[in-house]
Amino acid sequence: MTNHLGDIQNSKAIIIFGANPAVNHPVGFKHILKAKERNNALLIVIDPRYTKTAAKADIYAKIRPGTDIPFMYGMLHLIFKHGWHDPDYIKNRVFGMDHVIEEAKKWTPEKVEDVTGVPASLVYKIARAYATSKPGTLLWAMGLTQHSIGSSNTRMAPILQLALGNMGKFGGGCNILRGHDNVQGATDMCCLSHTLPGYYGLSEGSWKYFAHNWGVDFDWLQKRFAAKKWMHTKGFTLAKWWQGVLQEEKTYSDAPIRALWVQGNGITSISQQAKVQQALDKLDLLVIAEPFANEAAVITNKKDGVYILPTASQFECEGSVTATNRTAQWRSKVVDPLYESKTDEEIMFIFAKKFGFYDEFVRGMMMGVKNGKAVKVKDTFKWPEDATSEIARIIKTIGLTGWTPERLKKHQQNWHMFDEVTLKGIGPMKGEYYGLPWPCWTETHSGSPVLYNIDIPVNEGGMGFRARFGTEYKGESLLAGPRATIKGAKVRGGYPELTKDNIEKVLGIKLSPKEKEIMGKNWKVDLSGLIAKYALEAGVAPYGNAKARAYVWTFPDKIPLHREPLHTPRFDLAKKYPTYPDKKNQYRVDTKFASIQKTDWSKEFPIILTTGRLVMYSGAGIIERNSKYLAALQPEMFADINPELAYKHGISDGDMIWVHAPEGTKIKVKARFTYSVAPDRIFLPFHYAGFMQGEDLRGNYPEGLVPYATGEAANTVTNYGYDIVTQIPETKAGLVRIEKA
Ligand SMILES: Nc1nc2c(c(=O)[nH]1)N[C@H]1C(S)=C(S)[C@@H](COP(=O)(O)OP(=O)(O)OC[C@H]3O[C@@H](n4cnc5c(=O)[nH]c(N)nc54)[C@H](O)[C@@H]3O)O[C@H]1N2
Ligand SMILES: Nc1nc2c(c(=O)[nH]1)N[C@H]1C(S)=C(S)[C@@H](COP(=O)(O)OP(=O)(O)OC[C@H]3O[C@@H](n4cnc5c(=O)[nH]c(N)nc54)[C@H](O)[C@@H]3O)O[C@H]1N2
Ligand SMILES: [Mo]
Repeated sequence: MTNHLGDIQNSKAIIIFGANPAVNHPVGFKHILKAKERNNALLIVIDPRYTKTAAKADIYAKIRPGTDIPFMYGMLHLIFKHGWHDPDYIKNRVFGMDHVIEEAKKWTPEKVEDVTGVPASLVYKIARAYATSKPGTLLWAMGLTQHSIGSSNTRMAPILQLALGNMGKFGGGCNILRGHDNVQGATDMCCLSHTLPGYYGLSEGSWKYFAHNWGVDFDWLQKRFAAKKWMHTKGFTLAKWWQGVLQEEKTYSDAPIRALWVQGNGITSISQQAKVQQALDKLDLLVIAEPFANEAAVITNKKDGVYILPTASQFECEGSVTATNRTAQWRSKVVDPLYESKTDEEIMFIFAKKFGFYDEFVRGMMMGVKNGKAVKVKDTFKWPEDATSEIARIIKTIGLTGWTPERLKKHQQNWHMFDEVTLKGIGPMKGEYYGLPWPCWTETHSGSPVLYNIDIPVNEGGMGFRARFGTEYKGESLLAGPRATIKGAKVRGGYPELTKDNIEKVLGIKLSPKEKEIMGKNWKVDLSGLIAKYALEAGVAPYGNAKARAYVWTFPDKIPLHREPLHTPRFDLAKKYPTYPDKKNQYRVDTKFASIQKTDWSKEFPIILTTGRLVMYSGAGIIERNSKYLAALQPEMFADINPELAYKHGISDGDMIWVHAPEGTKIKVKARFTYSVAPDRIFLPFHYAGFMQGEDLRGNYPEGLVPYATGEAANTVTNYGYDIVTQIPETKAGLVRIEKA
């Protein structure tokens, strides 16, 4: 999120692409309703289904899944044609918008109607209403990301906001509604296979910075890997780890995966469940650290080598978490771990002891900084405070320096001392924003509630766009223009990210020899804190002030381009807007694109499949399906189906139906009549498990642990398809065939 939920109350227009906050973020949704009530904000919803969120919208467009890029280009077509864009903003703060303008010229409202299914007149109505009501905020969630072009979608939406000058504004920005509790923290702390914590890459330099901070030798770290190259190679993803086990397609590892450790994932939430099941069966060892009877243990036919370690829940542990808007929260323990369960960290500590690297594992928590170097400062550590301090000490990239446990606890104790809309503190919290939204550059910095806002001083959370990609590209400057000067900054317009070599020149200061000696090479690794200190004194952010890139030369598509889903209902359009060529060695596996799309699947599988969430269940659903009262709200797995489509197949409301997928898999579910889906598509919730392709697996649960609600997993029929950059599964735009069971 560039802004935050409370800030949405400052918006005059709210456009939502592929999110259903009335159901999935009901508390956050209140800010949207308040914006409507108090600010007369316009609410526009673009969704293939008429959702509970859509029911609150002023304007709603029923889009065909996977066609948001043409829709947004259609908006841009009209925005540029009618001069609704912000030329001054684009000139000073955006790189490469001319390429976008060229592409947008092609997307007339009529063409957009053909591809997206949204009438041309409605495209015009939405473009005009949104572009002329400022500031406007753009929200998205999984409806944009779970596509083979998901990463392009997530670039297209900010481009729309940049064209309108809505980025870095109160009431504007891109407010991406995050998923799980602390998923932002999990991402920042690198529950990812391709970075180190804080998005430091996998280069030797990054590893050395961490080795230094953890108080371990770089060589020792390197020896943890079977070969040096693996240290610098992206790992498997959650989406496709099973391919590393099955090795049916080309896999880039020295040996097959033989053991799987699951700690906080439901497994039935992963696409290609039939493959997942085969992979689980083939493992030597499956360890699940879980508060519940995780259904990975239920769907597998494996008879031995499966262990479930009882794990404490979030109510039985303490520490900091990160909310959807980059704010930190300190959480207190409610009760001690119940029965024989252990907290997640304790399980990891025991694991580290067994494997003989406990000392190295925890040493980072006993380190501090002296003269710009990390050194061991004590012999014991206190969990979780010292873990939080370790994070604050190391992570400069996203500005976590200010997140000391003392400050976070003070925020927890003073919840009532902050304003809901501005996040500004009062009384003892004056000068700070609630939760110190990152970047929080120093131990006294306020935090930054609205990213890229040059209208407020850096000391109050202001900043430009990060200068991450050099200072010029093919002779054109990448730095912000003169009219994009940060309020109160001593440096006019753009400037590069600060390094030891350039800081004196950029800021016009003189460093003492001692300062030069202890200063780190650049702002990302400067443990002395001097770069941040001098930057803030000069009123600039350490990370530079650049143009946002609409044109990205390192991406498969330099500007976002429409590409039809792998399984498209419009095979005619796949010729015009083809997917990518198959990709070799993406996160250690080959990923298919063109070789799937070359077949016209729509002949045999004519119905669009989209999947998503229900309000009473979360994720793979095991937690709530174990609650009698929540399970009673929706005890059975179902498919939302339009009566017109059902009629064609002789299906009545409440009939059991088979849903067949192109991979040859099938599930048996109940038909639920609704007009919320058009007759060309069905919707499946993905929260169920316990049945597999018609087979009842309830006998596989440990005794007494069959959930109150069980059913087929939607992911048994979600189609093959992955994003070209992130490998997120295409669970929102597949094809199926249905028949009465
Ligand atoms: N009750 C409940 N709340 C949750 C969760 C839960 O499981 N249950 N999960 C949490 C998590 S992990 C997450 S990530 C968030 C997700 O929150 P959301 O993203 O809101 O969740 P979804 O229901 O998966 O999808 C959102 C909407 O995208 C629409 N959509 C599908 N395809 C497209 C498309 O191509 N274009 C457009 N414009 N829209 C499309 C769907 O119809 C759906 O209404 O929710 C969080 N909150
Ligand atoms: N078809 C389809 N599939 C999807 C999606 C979709 O929209 N459609 N959405 C995707 C998205 S966005 C997400 S985030 C995933 C969500 O899917 P999962 O990541 O599977 O989400 P949860 O069901 O919340 O799984 C969390 C697991 O962690 C356990 N757990 C809870 N608390 C703790 C704890 O403190 N410690 C430990 N060790 N374990 C704990 C829970 O019991 C549960 O088994 O699903 C994805 N899959
Ligand atoms: Mo999620």
